[in-house]
Amino acid sequence: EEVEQTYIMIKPDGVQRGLVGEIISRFERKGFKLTGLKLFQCPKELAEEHYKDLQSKTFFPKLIDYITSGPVVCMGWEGVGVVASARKLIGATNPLNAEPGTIRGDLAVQTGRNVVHGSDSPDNGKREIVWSSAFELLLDMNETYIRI
Ligand code: YYY
Ligand code: MG
Repeated sequence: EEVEQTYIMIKPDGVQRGLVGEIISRFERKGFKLTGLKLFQCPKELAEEHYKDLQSKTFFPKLIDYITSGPVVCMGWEGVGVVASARKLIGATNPLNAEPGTIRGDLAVQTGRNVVHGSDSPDNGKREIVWSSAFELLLDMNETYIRI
């Protein structure tokens, strides 16, 4: 088991519904370490970069409209096995299939309004932390912030 970094993003519906504290609490209570956090209005180009693997999907334009529709909370979380563990805490993509006790299982109904994103691999964790920080903050491997 390795120490990993994952990118967790509270989507615009999560922010608008006042679920920021609730979602952050779940990762804190689990025992992971918060390494970065900001409220951010995601520009279209960065949303498209974030979801580039889904470019060919029919829902892609709606997904980009949704992610850019209001502020998101961008976070870096660190810990042993955090990438897979965070995905378990978040639950299935379709909230109707997400187990009770997971974030989506407890707090969401629609796939297109599923309140939170979590990286699906350690490599994507690193990539997504970099894009989300690109305009303001760079998280370096010594866990300090450098303003750029
Ligand atoms: O990683 P995760 O968020 O659980 O699902 P992905 O398959 O990566 O899809 C990203 C995002 O796209 C999903 O959270 C909602 C949206 N989406 C959708 O609107 N409709 C689908 N049929 C599948 C995904
Ligand atoms: Mg995904």
